[in-house]
Amino acid sequence: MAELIAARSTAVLEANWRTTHTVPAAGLYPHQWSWDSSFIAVGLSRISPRRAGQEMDALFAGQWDDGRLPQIIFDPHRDEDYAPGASFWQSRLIPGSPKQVETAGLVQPPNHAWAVWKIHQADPAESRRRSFLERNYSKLVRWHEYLSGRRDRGGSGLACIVHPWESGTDNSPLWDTVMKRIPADSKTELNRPDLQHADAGERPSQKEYGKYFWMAERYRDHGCDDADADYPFLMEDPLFNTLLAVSELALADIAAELGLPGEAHGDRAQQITEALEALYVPELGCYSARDVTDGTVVKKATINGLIPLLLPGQVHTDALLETLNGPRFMDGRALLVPSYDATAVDHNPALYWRGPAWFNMSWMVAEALDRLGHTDQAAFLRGNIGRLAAEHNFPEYVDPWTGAAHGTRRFSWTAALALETTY
Ligand code: 9WN
Repeated sequence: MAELIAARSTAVLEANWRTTHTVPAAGLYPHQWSWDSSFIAVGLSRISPRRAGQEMDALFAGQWDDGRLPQIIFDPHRDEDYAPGASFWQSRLIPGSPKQVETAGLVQPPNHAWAVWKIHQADPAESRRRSFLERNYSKLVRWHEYLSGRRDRGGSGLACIVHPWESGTDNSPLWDTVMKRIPADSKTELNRPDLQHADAGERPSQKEYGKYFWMAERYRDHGCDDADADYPFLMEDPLFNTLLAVSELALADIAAELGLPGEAHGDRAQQITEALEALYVPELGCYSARDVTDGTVVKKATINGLIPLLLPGQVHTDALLETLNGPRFMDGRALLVPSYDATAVDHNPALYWRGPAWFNMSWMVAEALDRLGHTDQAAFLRGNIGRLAAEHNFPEYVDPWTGAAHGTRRFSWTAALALETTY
């Protein structure tokens, strides 16, 4: 079974490779996406550390002067095939943007230092031969400085996201309340090439897209400078900030390997972990998101709120595990972790980030369970990741209860993480 999964995963990754990087999916997502590339590179590192390094290099080529790693690096030949694309962002006109490539102005969750450290660990000799860590350390430091500096819009020590796309969990119920106050009348005409590749019932709605475009326009027209005082979407997300803390810990490991002082990274991870406490909701037994514009914490249980299980020294481990295994999530019958509370009336196991199980999330939960010594449950999730991925042609997401496939197929991070589970 493991050989079959590895062979099929490798074929998907090979087919989705485009000279310098891997596209998330050939039709639906024809450019390079930021956090996808980290997951993809972790999988690639098992079969080709060199290619994993190229994947990260291509991503860092899109870094802005302020340190941000953009959500998307556009393939100039595919502008018609995804919206909003390079012609919407016109990034070269924005001060501080890279001039060799065109990118989005937004970002995605910071799993990059974590990935870089994992890629190094997969083959330290190869990594040293190519100075992989030396090459990337200062870029990662600048990326984190951007998030901890300009993005700490609430002054709480947590980084804010400024758009649902930045969460990686685009139409998560966590954003519903704030989305109500976002206008839907963007100046740009709504263009939905995504609907040529995916069922409309499995994608965000037209109304949500109007709001997504409105926010992207406003952020772009303010020069992507994070200084727009009345900007309406400023959210502290537990998933995003957990990955920042986990990546700070990876930077501490990278610094140690390079013989550099790394205590500041450990301190920073600790500060983020402590600041996250303000996002813990005892009655749900998990973390949630905070709206920085009015200080309210959203009362919804989503997969984002379980990812802090990855934090060492997590004080709510028992409660988080109880929530994971209780009726809101696994309920003794799920094959992979649902993205949204199964007891919620609007849980929909086929709709994007509003119920289905995503492979990257279950993979991160399995990582946390392994670290906590719950190796049987980790093995259960890892086994289902490999099996469901290979059985259903590497779907973007699945029904957590039946395993039925949804979204696009031959999705790269599904393939990469299925490959990773075979090692
Ligand atoms: C917007 C590429 C990306 C993932 C996100 C996922 C989806 C894009 C979209 O696809 O978002 O970035 O068009 O819906 O939600 O996590 O990075 O795979």
